[in-house]
Amino acid sequence: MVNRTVPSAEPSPAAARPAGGRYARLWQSARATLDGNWEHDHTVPSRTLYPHQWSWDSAFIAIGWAHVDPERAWSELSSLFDAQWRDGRVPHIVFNPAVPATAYFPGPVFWACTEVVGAPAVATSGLVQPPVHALAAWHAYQRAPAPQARDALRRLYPRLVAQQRYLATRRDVGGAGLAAVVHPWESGLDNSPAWDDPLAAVPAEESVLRAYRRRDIVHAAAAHRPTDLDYARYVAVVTAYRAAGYRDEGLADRHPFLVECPLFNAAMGVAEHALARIAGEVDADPGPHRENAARITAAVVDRLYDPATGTFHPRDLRTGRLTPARTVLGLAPLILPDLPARQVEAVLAEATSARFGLAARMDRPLPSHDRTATDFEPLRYWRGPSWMNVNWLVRQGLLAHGQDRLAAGLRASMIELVETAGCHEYFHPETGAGLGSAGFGWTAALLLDVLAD
Ligand code: 9WN
Repeated sequence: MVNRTVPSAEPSPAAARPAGGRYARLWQSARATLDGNWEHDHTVPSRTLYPHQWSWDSAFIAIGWAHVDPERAWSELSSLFDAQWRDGRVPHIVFNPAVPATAYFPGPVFWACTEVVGAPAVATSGLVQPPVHALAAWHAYQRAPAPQARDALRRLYPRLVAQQRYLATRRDVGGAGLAAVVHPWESGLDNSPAWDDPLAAVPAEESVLRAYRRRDIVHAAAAHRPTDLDYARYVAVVTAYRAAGYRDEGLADRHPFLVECPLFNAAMGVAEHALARIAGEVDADPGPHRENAARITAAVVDRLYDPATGTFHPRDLRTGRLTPARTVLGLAPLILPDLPARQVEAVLAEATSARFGLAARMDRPLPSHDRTATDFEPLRYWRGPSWMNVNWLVRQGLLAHGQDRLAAGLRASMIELVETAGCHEYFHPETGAGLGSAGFGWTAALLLDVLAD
């Protein structure tokens, strides 16, 4: 098995960039997108839809900055971790006080986090997102390993460790060594069919939305976004968590949405591998990180792999059952470099099936949901469209397991998609048309990364 998810090879200098050649214009336009979204110490995902800082966006975006302006990569990560809560959680949104409170729903007033003990002075949300930050920090360092980068890594390391500790302890609601997400927004794949069953059990009425104004459908087509009923449930789940002061004690007895997600937990496992590498650079002990990684990988296999479907599924802690949809979340554990051969083979079979269409030559990148499912929706957000970040993660997994031909096919399809449609937020999985916001941060950043690879 070849492990390149968290590479140990000599880093390539940041100067080695495709400044000329076939992709020069594409490279420049991705860079211009990042420049356009840069906001004093971080990058907004989108100037229209998402005018604040988002957690896992910043991680992916830092990887892109490392290729063109490494200082910004470290600023991106350190500004996010400046908003880390005392308990170690890294908030999924950090609000920019200079942006009007009504520019995004739900805004800082709705979250009311500055009133919570242990929250930072700056307004944030109370949720988290997949912990891809240690992986991103390691990738950024590999791309541009200057002494200043090592200093930034040294400062970040204890914060990354605290982030992992929060997830591994306070969020281990199921008691099996995995973290539970308490809201679909925490998964990053907000309206994935994976959440349909657990979300349907959350009591909510569309009418609650009359009290609020959705801003997303001012900037994007309503048919491409989650529905009003989805939003009513999102609001209900936040309201429950907020009412408990965003505390995690006793979640199992009171919280309406508790799920162990394969992507989230695979990210938590690969973060430990990345932390082991980072520890080696900052004079810390990599041993405990390796042990944590092995434990998390074993728990992901034990709790979330279904031999009957041959793929991974989220586990709903309210019912104890795996959720039935076969979504791209099920492929994410491939990023774990020590995933056992049996599960690697199963995930590859799932990924190369008609459901996802992975191949050494493929027209389009992976969709977010099973193309053959009756509820596959090619236009609606995480219910079918292709997204660059998830494709980037799966590609890392393919490289980690020596699947170079499949990784090359995926890479070519990702580049062609953005070359044709531009740096959109997501893409029609069949026509390749750009959907959601134009000028989207992680699309630009991860394009730079795959171009440079
Ligand atoms: C809610 C910023 C974020 C991404 C998420 C994506 C979307 C927010 C929204 O945008 O979520 O967090 O308002 O829809 O689903 O993955 O981080 O790009």
